[in-house]
Amino acid sequence: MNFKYLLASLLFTIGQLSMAQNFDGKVLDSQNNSPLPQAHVLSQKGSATYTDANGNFQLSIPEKGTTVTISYMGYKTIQQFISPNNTTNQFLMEEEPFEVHGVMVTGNAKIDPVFAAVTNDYVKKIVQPRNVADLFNDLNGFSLIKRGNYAIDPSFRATQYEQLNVQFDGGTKAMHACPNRMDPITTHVIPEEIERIEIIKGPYTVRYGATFGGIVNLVTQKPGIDDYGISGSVQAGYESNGNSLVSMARLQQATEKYDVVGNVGFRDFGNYEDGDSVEIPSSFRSLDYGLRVGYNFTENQRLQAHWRQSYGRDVLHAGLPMDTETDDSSIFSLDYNLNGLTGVLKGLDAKVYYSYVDHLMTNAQRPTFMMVDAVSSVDAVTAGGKLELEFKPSEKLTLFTGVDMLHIARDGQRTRLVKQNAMGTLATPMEFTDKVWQDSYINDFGLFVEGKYPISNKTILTAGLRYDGVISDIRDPEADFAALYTDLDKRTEHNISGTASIKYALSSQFLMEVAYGRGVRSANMVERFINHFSVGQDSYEYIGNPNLDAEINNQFEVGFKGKIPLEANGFDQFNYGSSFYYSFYENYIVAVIDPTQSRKFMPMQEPTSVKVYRNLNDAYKTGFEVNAGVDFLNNFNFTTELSYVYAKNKDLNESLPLVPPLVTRFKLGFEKEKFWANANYTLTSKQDNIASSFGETVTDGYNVLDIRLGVVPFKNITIGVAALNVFDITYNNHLNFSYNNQTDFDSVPINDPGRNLSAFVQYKF
Ligand SMILES: [Cu+2]
Repeated sequence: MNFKYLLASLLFTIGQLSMAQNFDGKVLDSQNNSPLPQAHVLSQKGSATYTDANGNFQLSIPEKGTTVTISYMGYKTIQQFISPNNTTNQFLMEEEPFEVHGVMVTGNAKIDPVFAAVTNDYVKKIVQPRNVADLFNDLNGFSLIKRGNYAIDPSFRATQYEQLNVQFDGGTKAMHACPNRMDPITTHVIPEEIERIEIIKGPYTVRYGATFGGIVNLVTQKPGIDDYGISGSVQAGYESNGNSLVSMARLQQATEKYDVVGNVGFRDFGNYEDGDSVEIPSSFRSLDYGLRVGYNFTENQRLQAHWRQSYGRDVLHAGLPMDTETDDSSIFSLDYNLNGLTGVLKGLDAKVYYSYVDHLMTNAQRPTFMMVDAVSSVDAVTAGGKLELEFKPSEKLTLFTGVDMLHIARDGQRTRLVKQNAMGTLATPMEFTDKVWQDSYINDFGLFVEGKYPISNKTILTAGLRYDGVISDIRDPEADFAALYTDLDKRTEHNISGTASIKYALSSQFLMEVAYGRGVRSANMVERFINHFSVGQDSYEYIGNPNLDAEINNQFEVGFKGKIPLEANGFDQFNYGSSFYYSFYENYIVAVIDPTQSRKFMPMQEPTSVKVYRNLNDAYKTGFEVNAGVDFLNNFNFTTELSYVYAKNKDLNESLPLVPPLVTRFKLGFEKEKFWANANYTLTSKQDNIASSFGETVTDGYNVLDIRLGVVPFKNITIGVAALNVFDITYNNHLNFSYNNQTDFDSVPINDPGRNLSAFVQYKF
């Protein structure tokens, strides 16, 4: 009797268990039907599991059925409705496409570079007028170097300018013409066009040009299958702080065979006010337009042409000695892509591009105008190209090899009408011309090979080697520059860089990466050839040094990221990630005071000494980024992010310049299809690890709250409102330049904007 009772209760328990898990499934690779172990299976109700070694999983689902989401690294995530009485329970997962044009990070772990990161879908969740720099503002590890509200450069882990390899659509470049960087690449791209930003956090790939500290790839929108037909959008936005307006229109036609996209944007920004209602000279106007035509010969073969022009007008630069009158840029690029070949050669990627920037700046609205009327007209040509082949010489090994080229040429002069000198006002003003770039160029010819090899089915080894032959010349030197450097001649440098990394994917929920990269950066044109111009954050005259050695970054990094499904009390998932790096530099390029040289222009003005670019040998940088967050109640998420950099220049016994302080971010978000909202609270710590010789001072910490809301009230209409710096805090970021040559401001750092309310409307059709 007892035994019967036991058996009955045992059967009952088993029955309960099998009722608890009433769905058996199997996850397979769609290509070869091999099982996918450790795939993540999440049902809409929140219960979750992983597949076992044979790709099998069991799940408890409601009798009426539910939708499951199955994800596996390197494969397209699938969503499917299931119910307990399904007859076929196989889930076939498709591998993500290997190559997406103009994109570095495909979502395929086997192919993606190590330490790569991709930002959100900017286009979809747009709620406020922006400039390109704003796109970087909330990215962990990024800071902005501001000279006003227009000329803004991104900085990542205290590397900036040419130390960062900034490009768009996988290689197109447009270098600034202005020695003061009034016109960085971020001013030549329409922000509303940027769909996402891809980041590679160090010199961990050799395929995208010579890379010193990291790669930033701005990817513009591409039509997909959903966009076939005629479509477009009209957008308008307003910002209260500065009475700023933006407007933009986009029209596209796409079919399977071809696609054409045209867009035009206009922005009119006023001077913004800081938290104390002090108006900062920062207004600008700009007009951009572009046209892109793509033609698909076959499913695996595409040709694309992209042309754009951008016009900046009347740009006030609070932190620079002059203002932009006009800044015109044109960029043309042609891309060809062939993939899906069946032999050893799998695919081919080719790109050529040309850009021209024409820049005119004056000091007409500055105090120095009383003494000297200065007008600088400068231009820059950037041209380049790339040919890359993808080979698969064996089942496991994938090789990317190719050549690339980058040509940068700049010229232009400054005309000075001297109206007053140390003696007093001149009866007849005297005119002088100064050669700004001395008709210089730098050509970089690169040769690279990068291989990816899976050591096991969870571990991928990547190794790359790159050679750059860098040829530079100064064709029209000023007499004093030629006298200082009697050996001026065409110069050739040979740079070798490389990387080796291991990516270990324990499961689709945990990824660990270890990497070493040696990045080499030949001196840029300012560092080589500038001749007595104030191009720094301080007011020193700078002199270039044509004999500089290339600077070298040896970077080591270890990091991991993962997610843990949670099944309790409304918590859905825990996400975390962390990255630690250490860099030691060789031949670090920095400008130091040279007592043997003296000021050339306005020689009585302080500082009377001059800085000359030099190589220093003893410098390093270390730091980390950490993030952790939870998704909860289906639509909410809360994330904390932390980034910290410490840098030391042992030769000068101080920090390296432009090192951001410790930043902590708290982000609370709510996201539904038709309504989303987020609040970002950013705590920026005090920065007292500074580069005094660079003119830096200690910067106080500050906390800023931003709130953004977006709603889709009717089909095709999106409305966004935002309140930035809600508490109207007066602050300046440590990387902001100081006021320069301004009537109403001393030489102290520029304050950031006070409270700013904005509205944005988008109509799609
Ligand atoms: Cu300029």
